[in-house]
Amino acid sequence: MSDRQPLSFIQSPPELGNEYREDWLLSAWLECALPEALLHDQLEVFDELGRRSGGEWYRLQTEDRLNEPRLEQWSPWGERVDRIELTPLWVKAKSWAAEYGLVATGYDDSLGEHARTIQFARAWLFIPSTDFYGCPLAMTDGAARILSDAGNRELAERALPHLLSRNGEDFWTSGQWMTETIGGSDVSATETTAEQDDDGRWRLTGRKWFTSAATSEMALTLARPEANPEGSRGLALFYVEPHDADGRLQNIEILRLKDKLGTRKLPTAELWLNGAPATPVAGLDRGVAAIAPMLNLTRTWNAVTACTLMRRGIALATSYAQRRRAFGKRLIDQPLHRQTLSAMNADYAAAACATLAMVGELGRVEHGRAASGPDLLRILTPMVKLGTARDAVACASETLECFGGAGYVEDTGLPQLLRDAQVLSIWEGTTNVLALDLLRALAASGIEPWLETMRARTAALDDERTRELHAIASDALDQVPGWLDHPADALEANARTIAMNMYRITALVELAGLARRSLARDGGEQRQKPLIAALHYARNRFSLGPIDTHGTGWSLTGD
Ligand code: MFK
Repeated sequence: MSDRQPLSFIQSPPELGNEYREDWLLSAWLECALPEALLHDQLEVFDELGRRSGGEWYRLQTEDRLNEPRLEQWSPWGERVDRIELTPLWVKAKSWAAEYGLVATGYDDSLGEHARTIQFARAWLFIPSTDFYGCPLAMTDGAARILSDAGNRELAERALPHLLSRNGEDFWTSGQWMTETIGGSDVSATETTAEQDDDGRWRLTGRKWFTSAATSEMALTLARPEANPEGSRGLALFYVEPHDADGRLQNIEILRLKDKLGTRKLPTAELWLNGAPATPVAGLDRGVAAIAPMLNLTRTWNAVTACTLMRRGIALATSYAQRRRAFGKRLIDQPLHRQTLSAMNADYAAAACATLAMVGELGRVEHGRAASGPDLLRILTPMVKLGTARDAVACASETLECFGGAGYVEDTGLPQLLRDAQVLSIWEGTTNVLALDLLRALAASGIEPWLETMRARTAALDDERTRELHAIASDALDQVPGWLDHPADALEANARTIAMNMYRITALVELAGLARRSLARDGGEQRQKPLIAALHYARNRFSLGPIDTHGTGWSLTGD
């Protein structure tokens, strides 16, 4: 018999509900963005995804917490096999992803310019309960885009039916093998070489240092054909099928799985290509430009993932606040804790609106219905990616704090949120690399496509209740041209501040726009939420960083 006293108190854990119905922001956006009949057609799927995301999938993810992918390099009899065993949830996630058309929906022409909004609304519900399976889907989406547009009929006919399949058995995912030891950000320094063998087959040799989702059935990668010059123009984009028909790796060794801070279910591998057979996708040069559509799409998925992790943290913290009592009251009834949750909600709403606006623009660009051609999207993509990534890390940190000590304890599953979120501001371009990419985009098209769009959307805030939002957004927009009027080195030193400021303005304007559209519709309390979130964001969360025109901060580092 134990002489311990029975415990008088056991805290009930947070619970999730139907993650579609409970996500007031996502449903408000979809109600305003999609034609009524189209939304009606999609509701059953959204509802089912919301139920599974907050129920069965979340439970499986929690049960799977300690599983990680394993690399088996040798058979018991000494044969080099290099097999990766995935976690049980990952095995199932592939079929779910295919069945819900998480890639295919984006290419469903019957949905017109709304295809991307519907695709990413589905992904929104899937991603946070499936252990970063969104990563291979992002790369698959990028590969599908490239192969749809590259004009390489043979490759398109071979791979696209698989990449766009809605059947788990046929569905392929694609890898994106870019990062090398010499260049993660500066990909132009890629060392992998491409040579033609006696049969005219291209073969790749080199080390790929970080290859996410290394179990994919195909990959797009960069290599330098023999005799090509240095730099990114001397690189070419290649298509690789890592396995032969018997499932054996074709002149590829998996050197190890990366021991990462987070995204640990994701089998990120270091590969040695030892004459791996490959096919050029689109000529034998300009590889970085050729792979850029994939980068832009994975950056879109990154932003969507950032929002969904914010939403997941808020859902868990809100549920906990409804159950947890301290100082005689539930946390949810305590003014300071309510304020904290409101700030998280406002940040989420703003990030989500910036992201969904970008997704809507992507759909318009792909269907030839964007007012400024591809220019606005080109500006939005790096900006929204970098801003949402940083907001997601902050929100994950705040989520853990909402749980006190429990948020710091592994078997609650909460620390994983913070570790996972941290990848979002690193992969697919760090904050600084993306800020420089934004400058590259602005240099090509000027600021007008973005500035004019933001001004027009601000001008449309003509409801009495959005007057304050109109004033704050207009004031911010008036400052923008001055930020760009600097010599190149000053501009570069301020690129991050400019990018974050532009992201914050985009988020405010898009959330305010949602508030106006929601108010214009009939309805009750739910319709007020975007306005409340927009006012909270504008008054308490919206701040613009100062542009350092004196160079005072540029020399505080060691040389
Ligand atoms: C769930 C979330 C999903 C996430 C899935 C992630 C899984 C995969 C994990 C990874 O693979 S992480 C590694 C990802 N790596 C990067 O994101 C690379 C980061 N570095 C950059 O983005 C650099 O800016 C870049 C490598 C593109 C710089 O390359 P360069 O060659 O030094 O730059 P340059 O000369 O300015 O650009 C070359 C060409 O590409 C130019 O076109 P032209 O040849 O026609 O002049 C550029 O305009 C074009 N370009 C570059 N970035 C572009 C682009 N075009 C369109 N969009 C862009 N973003």
